Formats: sequence, structure tokens, C-alpha cells
Amino acid sequence: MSEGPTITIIFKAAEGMEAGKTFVKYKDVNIGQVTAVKLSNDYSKVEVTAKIDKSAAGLMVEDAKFWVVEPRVTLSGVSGLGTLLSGNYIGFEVGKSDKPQRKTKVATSASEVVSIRALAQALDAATRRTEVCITRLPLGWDGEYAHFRHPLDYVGLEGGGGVGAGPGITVGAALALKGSGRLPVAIMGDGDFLMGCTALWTATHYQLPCLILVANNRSFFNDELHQERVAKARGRPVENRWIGQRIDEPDIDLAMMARAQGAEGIGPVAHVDELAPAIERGVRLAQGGAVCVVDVRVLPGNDTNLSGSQSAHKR
Ligand SMILES: Cc1ncc(C[n+]2csc(CCOP(=O)(O)OP(=O)(O)O)c2C)c(N)n1
Ligand SMILES: [Mg+2]
Repeated sequence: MSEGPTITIIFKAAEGMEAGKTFVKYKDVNIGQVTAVKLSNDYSKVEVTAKIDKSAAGLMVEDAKFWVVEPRVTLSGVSGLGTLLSGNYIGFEVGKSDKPQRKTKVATSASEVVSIRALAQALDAATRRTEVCITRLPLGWDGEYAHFRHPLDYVGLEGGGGVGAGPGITVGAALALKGSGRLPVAIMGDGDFLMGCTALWTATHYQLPCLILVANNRSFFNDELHQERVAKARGRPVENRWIGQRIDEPDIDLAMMARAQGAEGIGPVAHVDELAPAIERGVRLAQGGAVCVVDVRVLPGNDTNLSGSQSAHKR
């Protein structure tokens, strides 16, 4: 790794980070490595020093975020398997500032990062007193995020793994549930949404209330990982894995695609503080009869449980 800037990140605890072993990752790519882990002078915090690769030096702006990504072992199986095998790593997200990164930076708590996990928690909080029917779950979903007790709590997997089926399944479920008092709620990937979102027009035309939360990582991300595996097996450049998969520059305004079809569109939601109000508003609008889409910009690679469908089978 060619050397760029060195940065010290202040964490509450070392959380499994080790010198020479722990990487800093952006979009699942190693952009730096931890070189030292030590207690702060007053012993209250942990100072983690990381050398950042020269190629990533331009990303080190003042409001960039660093946080710990750790493995989670749940009753439904092991999630974040890649994390478990490679140990914890430091997640990174670039900021908007023009100012360069300070030499010392306070780490962001993992709960402040907009992830599928944060989305799941906000949905749970917003629907505690509401009967919902989950019509779609994204690939990065961990079975621990929601418990299904009633047959109508979740429609289940469609069986074919068809990206683009999410919107149509949701509208079909909304037709079946209309007037039942149970709110159809989908959480789906941006790829899934984009491949089938013209189904929204059917929902607005026939007045079928439903709520769609898009876990928008601006990528057919699952396929990026697949491209990476194939590139490794065939000796091709791993850096090219994004080609044909990434859906950014420009980001697509998914809320506007909803509004174009007569639905309500909320977002993009890019900050964790905006998440709960956006989802609460979406729930209220859908309960009031609207078709509503919330575009939640989640980070690619963060919180991804690639074995989502398999762990669902195990249960
Ligand atoms: C119709 C169809 N095309 C392609 C695929 C291959 N495929 C599986 S997952 C995936 C990416 C899905 O993207 P998204 O819905 O945004 O979820 P993410 O992986 O980003 O969380 C693709 C292209 C598929 N399963 N079905
Ligand atoms: Mg995606």
C-alpha cells in the first residue's frame, strides 16, 4: 500500500482493532491500515493511528466519518460473515467539506451511520402500534431485524431471486390488503426498485396504499461482490467490479420517480437524524391512503448480510 496521510482516530474502546491487522475500508476497498492502538493520555479513550493509502488521500476531508464495523452472531445464523473471518474493520464515508481532514478525528458511533440496520430500527420504532405486512426485504437484511409472529407479518421470499419483483409484489400485496387495516411495507434495494418501479402507477391509479423504503446504496451491490469473486478466480482486475453495477454520478432521485407517478416521494435521506422523521412521515402518509416512497441513502458494503435468504431457510 503506497503511503499517504496518517490520521489518529479517537474511539471509546479498541473493539478488536489491532496494529498491522485492521483495515480502513471505503466501498469495501482497503484504503488504509491501522498502525498503532494505544490508550489516550487520560486513559479514557483509545487512539487508533491509521496510515491512509496515497490514492485515497483526496477523500480525507474534515467531515469524513470513521466507525467500527464488527461481526454480529445472531440466532438466525452468522451475519457479516466476511467481517467475522477478517476481524473488525474501520468503515469510512467521505464528507462534503473542502477542508482537509484534521490529524486527529473523533470516530462516529456505528449507530449514527445510515445503514439497513438503522433503517430497520427506525421502521420498528415508527410502526410499534401499527400492524404491518412486510412485502419485500433487501439482500442486506439480517433476520434479527424483525420478528414475524402472524402469517400476514411477512409475505416471504418470492422464490426466484428476481431483482425488480419488489415493487410489483408490494402493489399486489397492497391490493390484497386494501381495507384490512394492515399496512403493506416494503424495504428494497435501489436496483430492485429501479427495475420495477413503474408498478407504482398501478398503485396510485387504483389507490392502493403502501409504503416503500428504498435501501439505496446506489449500486447493484450484490453483483459487485459477485464480479469481485469472478475477477479473482479469473485473474482480472478487482477494481473493475463496479462497472455495470454502480448507479451513481449522478445519483437517481428516487423520490422524484415516485412523484412522477402520483405517489408521495420523501428523501433522499442521507443523515441518520433525518431517518426517523422521514419514516414516521411515510407511515402517516401511507396510513392516510397514499402510496409513499422513502429514498434512504445507505452505505454500500455496510451491514450487508449476504446469506440473508439462507439464514431465512435455517430459521
Ligand atoms: C432480474 C435479475 N437480474 C439480475 C439479477 C442478479 N442480481 C442479484 S442481486 C443483484 C443486485 C441487486 O441490487 P439491489 O436491489 O440494489 O440490492 P443490493 O445488492 O444493492 O443491496 C443483481 C443484479 C437477478 N437476481 N435478477
Ligand atoms: Mg443497491
